[in-house]
Amino acid sequence: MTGPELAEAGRLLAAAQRPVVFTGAGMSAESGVPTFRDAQTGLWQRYDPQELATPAAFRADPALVWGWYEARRRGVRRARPNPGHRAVAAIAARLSETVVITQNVDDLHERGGVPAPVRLHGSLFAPRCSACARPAPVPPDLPPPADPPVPPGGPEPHGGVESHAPEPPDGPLIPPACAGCGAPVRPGVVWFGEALPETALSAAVEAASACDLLLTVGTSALVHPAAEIPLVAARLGAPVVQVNPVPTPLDAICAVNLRGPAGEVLPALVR
Ligand code: BJW
Ligand code: ZN
Repeated sequence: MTGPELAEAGRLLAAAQRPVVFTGAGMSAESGVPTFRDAQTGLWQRYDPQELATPAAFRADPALVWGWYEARRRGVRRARPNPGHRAVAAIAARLSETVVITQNVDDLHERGGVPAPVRLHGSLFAPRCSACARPAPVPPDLPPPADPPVPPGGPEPHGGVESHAPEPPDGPLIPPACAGCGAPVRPGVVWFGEALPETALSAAVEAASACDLLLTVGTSALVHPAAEIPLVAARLGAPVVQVNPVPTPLDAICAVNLRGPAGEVLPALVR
């Protein structure tokens, strides 16, 4: 990322009246929540999405899938919003017309100060019945692991890179039964082959169609239909600014590509 690129992105943001912020897993990477496709650390490097993130996988082995998602939910519980989440909240606080659209299933935008992001891929905190869709309670957390000793000089400053990856043995865990019909409760996320929640997708398309700047942060833009949201904005003439350490298929449509981590670039952008 160069000074002129940051300055140009800052000008576009300052001129925007109806910005959209579109986020993916890279947004939470510096909070220690693993992405899906990063080399080395991405979840899909270690786990097969066909065995864990499809309706067929849940039907075949509900305990395997439920246990994996519960481990991820525990990891997210221990993670904290990073300076990037706070910078997104600062943009939204400055302009009430801002719409934050996320593909993430963690709750770090909310805890970082954006009360109601548009959630395209659901949430780890919204389990529901796999048969009748009745919402189910979020299971109580297991006792947290013992805290590491506080280093001399006090605890780490808030928001650094921390590791909260689900630690095996995350193990199979039998899902609770629906209080209404007794069928297994499933994670409230969107798996491959499933439709995105209609209200969220419509809200995202509408916001992208009406926006005068779209800031895309930390997504590989490989998963559809979510990846089309920045394209909608660009097609209708809104500048698209991208924050990502590496190139993505969106590079070509972006007015500015800011290569760097969200937790560093976004605070510099909103300064
Ligand atoms: C940083 C960083 C830092 C790192 N700072 N950046 C068109 C073409 C081809 C295929 C399809 C198509 N349309 C549909 C499909 C099929 C499929 C699909 O897209 N497949 C492709 C992968 C090939 N899509 C679907 O199946 C969707 N459903 C659907 O289309 O239904 C049709 C239908 C209609 C009507 C009735 C019935 C059906 C559903 C997709 C659901 C995706 N679900 C997941 C899992 C959610 C649950 C869970 O968490 O387990 O969602 S998959 C996973 O990918 C997750 C994410 O939200 C999603 C996107 O990933 P994201 O956020 O981009 O993460 P990464 O890891 O890919 O990228 C991270 C980026 O961050 C990288 O670029 C890094 O460089 C960067 N980064 N550190 C800034 N510090
Ligand atoms: Zn039910």
